[in-house]
Amino acid sequence: MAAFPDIPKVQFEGPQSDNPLAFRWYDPEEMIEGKSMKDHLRFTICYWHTFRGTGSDPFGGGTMLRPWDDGSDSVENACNRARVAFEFFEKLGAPYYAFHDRDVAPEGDSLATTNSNFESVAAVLKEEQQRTGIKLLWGTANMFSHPRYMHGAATTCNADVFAYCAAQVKKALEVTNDLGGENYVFWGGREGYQNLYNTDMKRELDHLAQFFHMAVDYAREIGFKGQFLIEPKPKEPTKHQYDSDAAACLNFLRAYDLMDHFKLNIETNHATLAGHTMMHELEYAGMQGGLGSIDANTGDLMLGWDTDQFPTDYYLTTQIMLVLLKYGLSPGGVNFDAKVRRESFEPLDLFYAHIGGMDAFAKGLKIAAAIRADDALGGFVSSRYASFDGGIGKQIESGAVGFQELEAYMLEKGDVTPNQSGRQEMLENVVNRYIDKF
Ligand code: XLS
Ligand code: NI
Ligand code: NI
Repeated sequence: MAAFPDIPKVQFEGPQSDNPLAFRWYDPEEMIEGKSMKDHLRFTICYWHTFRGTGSDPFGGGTMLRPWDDGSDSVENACNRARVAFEFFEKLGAPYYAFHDRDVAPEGDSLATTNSNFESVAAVLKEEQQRTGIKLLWGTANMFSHPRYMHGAATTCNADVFAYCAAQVKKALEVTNDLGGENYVFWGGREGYQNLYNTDMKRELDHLAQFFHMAVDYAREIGFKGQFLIEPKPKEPTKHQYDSDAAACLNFLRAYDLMDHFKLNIETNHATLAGHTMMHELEYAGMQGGLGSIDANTGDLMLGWDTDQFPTDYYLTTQIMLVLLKYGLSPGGVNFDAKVRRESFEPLDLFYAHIGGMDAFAKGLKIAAAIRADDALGGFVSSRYASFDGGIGKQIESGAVGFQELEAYMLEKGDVTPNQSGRQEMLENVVNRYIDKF
């Protein structure tokens, strides 16, 4: 039985369309910079918000109407939900999906039962992948919801919990591998601490690194070729999250000799909670070869938590696409780690939300490509640093001079060549001009 009988497959109708169930900008086959929109964006639907989100908040229970879901924790319900999820992905034309182990299958009363539940649902996911051609962008393990993880997972003070989460990731890696997952993500849910009075931070970080090395070793053992990703996030749920932003993650990866095996999965709302823009986090990771994938959403500037709203802002998507076009995204993708508001409780709202997000990214891609085609920002940036292309600047960059030579140079010159304007406002107007074009 179809779960969305009244909703046709969402089609591209162009910017003039006023059909709320059509794409106005996302035309999967449109070629941009020699590649189709579909291949640039690699849109991914996340299972947790879209199929497990209830709409609950700290002040009240769930609101979502999900007629296909019987609300039980049975494996049968989970398998049925998986089929509905693929119907949704297909109607939306999304080429990828992503999940946590516990989103797709229920925990049982022992690890063995939990594993077999997961295998049963994974068999349905595999069947549905084969039927539809929709692929798994990434798998991950939920190591934060269950009370056993109250002190963290790989950074716990309880060695048994460390063992448990190792077993959990082992299984999640096997399933991800079996489903052809192109990446494997670690978001360090409770990997952090509240208070140093009870925490051995050095020991916890050493354990986390050991854990990641074990994952790399096991991936090699089972022939998993996907990319490992760490997802930076500050503040939630612990006060001091170890993976608080791109800089903290990259420093950790370098300190523990993991740079060859990991990249980052950057999320907008996490970037802003860390006091950065998304563009900053992407560029910071990208310039160090560490940009792997993105979780596409947006926060609310008035609120200080991870509200995971759908991204609809063209400035945001233009900025993101400017960086993604520069560094590339594959084998990562644009994963909508976003949830409908609890007041948007009907299944139809899931379609509107994703259509809006996909269109915003498609338009951002077009704007960013047009900016790049005219070198409308890049040209300014390179000319801004032109003093390093020759003369003393070139000698600085090549390492030919040190403090002695630079002092001699300046003593002879007397003072610096006058500075030139940074033209920030003019460049903001340029971006507006390109947004106006579409
Ligand atoms: C939570 C994270 C989470 C990860 C996957 O804030 O965004 O959803 O993407 O564990
Ligand atoms: Ni995320
Ligand atoms: Ni998040």
